[in-house]
Amino acid sequence: MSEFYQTAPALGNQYTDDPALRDYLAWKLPGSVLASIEPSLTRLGSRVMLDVLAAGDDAESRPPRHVPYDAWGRRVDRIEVADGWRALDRIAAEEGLVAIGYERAHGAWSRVDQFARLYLYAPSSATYSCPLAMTDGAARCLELHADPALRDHALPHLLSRDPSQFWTSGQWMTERTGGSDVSGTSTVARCEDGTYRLHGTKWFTSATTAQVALTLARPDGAPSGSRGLSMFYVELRDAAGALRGIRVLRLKDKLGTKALPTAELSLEGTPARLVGELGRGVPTIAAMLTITRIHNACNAVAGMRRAINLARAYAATRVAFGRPLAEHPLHVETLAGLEVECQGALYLVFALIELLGKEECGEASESERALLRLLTPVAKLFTGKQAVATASEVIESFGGAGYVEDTGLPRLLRDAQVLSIWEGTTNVLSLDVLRAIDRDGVLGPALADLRRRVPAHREERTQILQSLDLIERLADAAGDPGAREARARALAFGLARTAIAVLLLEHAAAGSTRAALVARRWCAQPLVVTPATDGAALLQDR
Ligand code: MFK
Repeated sequence: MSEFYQTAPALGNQYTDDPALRDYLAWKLPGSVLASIEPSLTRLGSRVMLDVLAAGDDAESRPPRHVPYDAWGRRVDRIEVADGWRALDRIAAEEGLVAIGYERAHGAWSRVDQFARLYLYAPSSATYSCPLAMTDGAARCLELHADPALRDHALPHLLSRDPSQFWTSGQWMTERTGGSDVSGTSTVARCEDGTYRLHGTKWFTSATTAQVALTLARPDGAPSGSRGLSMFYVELRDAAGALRGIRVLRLKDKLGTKALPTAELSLEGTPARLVGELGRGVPTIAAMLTITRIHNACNAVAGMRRAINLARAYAATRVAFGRPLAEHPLHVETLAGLEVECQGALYLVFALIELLGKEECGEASESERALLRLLTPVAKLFTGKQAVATASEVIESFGGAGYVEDTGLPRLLRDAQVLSIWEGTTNVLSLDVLRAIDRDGVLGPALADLRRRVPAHREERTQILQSLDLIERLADAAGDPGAREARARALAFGLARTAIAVLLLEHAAAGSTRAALVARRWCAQPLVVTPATDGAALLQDR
């Protein structure tokens, strides 16, 4: 009888064991900023494998439960969550995971500081990263668009480091008619006694335990379509903790993100405050979407990093055919491919975060603002797909163990799958790239910036410049708009791969041997791939 038992993969400090992140931060951050934040990153890198991970595991093992009625038949609509879920909220506040971005202790670099911490926290957090993303998005949206009274009332809570004062925010956009196309939003806002009250149904409301939410509704008399929508701020509960004109219809039974309460809500006279101009709901809430999309991309890379760390730890101890997996050339090659994808994504996402910090501090140039607008949907859509592919490959690298629930590995794939869906699907974001090019005119300044940054004297230079030319041709609005739209994914993916190549080469030129190695491999594949045939013709067979 076999006495063999496989040792589980064990992970160490998630900051000190991440040379790619450390190299990147050492390259970008001024020495004084790095010296100031590194002790916290090292401490957090350890903490996320201790109490954060324990809280996340507890939250996963005891998913939220909707309790519609109390023992005496009163409608209460309580959502019961695990202690771990509450602990994740407390830790997030204590660690300043939203606050740091707004305290701006390191000026424009504060966003890099904040997101480096979120990157460490997210993979242990049972998707508590989602409420934090929306809280950050709401904070930015209110900072930009709320009247002073609302700003002074809400922002101190959203940005608090005191767990007893900290509030999280939801973002309610999706209705039964759609989450991508919100023009059919049927929630109405009626002005009753000087207060707006919302009536309608929200079909996907994540983090329903949040204290506040930003949502879209159509004021009475407003026109149909998205231009009739306005944005509203809602506080979910009264001082006694009762929901204010909100009924929880049910919790969603989702593929993953099981610890995260996502509900269908009926709004039945919910008091709300208008934020921004009437009829400008979509552009107003876009400020929130920009932030949540950047979070999404950061969480995608963080999830890839954690999954690869698990695969590498397993490869070091798992023996097959007489030697550890880590000594099998084909296995090593497979893991190296995952590393290259993950490290490339890290560059794109942190470059975007740097741009966000600059823009918020008024330090971004015209071309940097253009890059921020263009690369936000690009990074979100690209990393969402990468995260799913990486999780799948990592699961496979564990063989049968990867397919078994109690290893915790299948969750990697289930949780990754949402990243390409919420906050805009791959196609909706590809179309947002076209919107950014057509309405905001960002392509010219963005491409000029990228071209200028391609280092001279590198063998990959010609390939990158040719890829940028091809991107320009794909984006060209002359010709058939349908054909251009059909190529929008190719354009977005090409932009992602080419921007990453530029960033890696820049770091290589600054002396990083790691970046040079990754860049060589990154550029060994075409950076822009255009569809070879007309897809519509292909589908005309029935
Ligand atoms: C772990 C991470 C967790 C993350 C949080 C999870 C939260 C989960 C909850 C959800 O998933 S909520 C559902 C998410 N839904 C979306 O993300 C919406 C997806 N759909 C889109 O993004 C559509 O493109 C959009 C609704 C914006 C289309 O709306 P319209 O009104 O048909 O677009 P239109 O007419 O092109 O633009 C209207 C205005 O908005 C224009 O401004 P102007 O009126 O001034 O010209 C646009 O320029 C502006 N706009 C649109 N998208 C923008 C933008 N501005 C800046 N950035 C953008 N991305």
